[in-house]
Amino acid sequence: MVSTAVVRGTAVVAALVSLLAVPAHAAPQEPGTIPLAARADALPAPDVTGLWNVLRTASRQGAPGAMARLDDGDVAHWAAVGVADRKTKRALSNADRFRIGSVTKIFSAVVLLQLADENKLKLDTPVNRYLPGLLPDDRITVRHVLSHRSGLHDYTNEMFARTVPGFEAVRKKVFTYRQLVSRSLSKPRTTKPGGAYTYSNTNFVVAGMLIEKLTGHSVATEYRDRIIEPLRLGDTFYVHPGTKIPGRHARGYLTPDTAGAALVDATEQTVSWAQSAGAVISSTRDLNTFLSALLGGRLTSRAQLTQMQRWVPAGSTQAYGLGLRRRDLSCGISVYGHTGAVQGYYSYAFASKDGGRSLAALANASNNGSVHATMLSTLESAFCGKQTKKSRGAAGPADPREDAESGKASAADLG
Ligand code: REY
Repeated sequence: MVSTAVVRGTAVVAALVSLLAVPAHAAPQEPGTIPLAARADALPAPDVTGLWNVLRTASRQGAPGAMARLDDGDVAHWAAVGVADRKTKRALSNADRFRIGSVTKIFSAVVLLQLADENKLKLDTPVNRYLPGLLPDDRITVRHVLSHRSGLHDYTNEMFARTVPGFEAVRKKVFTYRQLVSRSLSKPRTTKPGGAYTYSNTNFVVAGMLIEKLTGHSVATEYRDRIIEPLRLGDTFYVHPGTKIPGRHARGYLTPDTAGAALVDATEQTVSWAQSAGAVISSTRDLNTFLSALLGGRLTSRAQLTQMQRWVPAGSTQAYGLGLRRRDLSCGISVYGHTGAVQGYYSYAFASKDGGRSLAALANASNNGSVHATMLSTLESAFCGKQTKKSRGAAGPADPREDAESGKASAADLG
């Protein structure tokens, strides 16, 4: 049986539909700041029951567990269904840590934009100026890389063409960044420098190399010193090449390509195939803190945040900035963040324009297109509330990497 828990404040509530909200912060507003609750009021009221129903649907579609946390001004709501661990049957909880996949790309972009603030990096300078000879075209700039317009092929396409064998082949592997880049360069480039948006993990491997080159430190050190510690993200880690998730966490379950085959426990892996493109570990609370700090202008200068939100088209309901995605919801409201897919984990982290409302969600399943499409509709419940236009469906395409516009999701995934 799927266990269900709706949690509010510090008390676990057994009732299934009793969704109440509590103040998330007891501290008074500082003089001169806009009350958080008043900012969030500009959005439709969230549909918290709808949000919880979305999680139940994901669980019916095969996710062992699903959870979400919504921070709305000074009020927090959270809910979880199903299990964190299929063996022990422990219920999933928003206290569980998980792999956030490509939400990591926002972390990498923030570090680089801070370096731009410090005049150590220029967005329109060629990557090869900082990393001589790395890329085959001197015209590819830092901005092209961070907006997926470099044309660098995504090496994960071949790596995970066969889902379970592909994963098992890299589960314990430790790659250098250069090895990953050379896999990409063994294939033709997809666009000219500055051409159309084409999502590729290779871009954020290059981002990691830039961070290390410009700071002289590992990305682990830079994430920690610039983001994790200043924001006190106590559930956020970069353990590469370690394979374990520290402390209490959700186990991740990968769905094989063969229908009916048993789920694969993918929890332990190096994620070396992704590193600065996808290897951070976090929690729903930390992701909301991170996104609301970023959109609230507390991580970069306003000028760099504006650069981050210079949008290029990325499908009919989406656009991409610098490591940041904009999703246009059915009610006309846009949200800003990223999705992530690493084996066993689908994650979602988005916030409103000013960061006043944020939503982080997880299903501890992957390679399951219906679960992904369902989980995307947590955004509709959270930001459109009851104004969601059901006829339009979930917000946009159902490819976990958000590039389904180019037809990469398999028919089975979209089933
Ligand atoms: C990797 C494959 C997806 C995931 C990827 N993730 O590029 C980056 C991201 C970090 O955007 C795997 N799917 C799954 C397959 C499909 O293997 N054949 O769903 O776990 O988050």
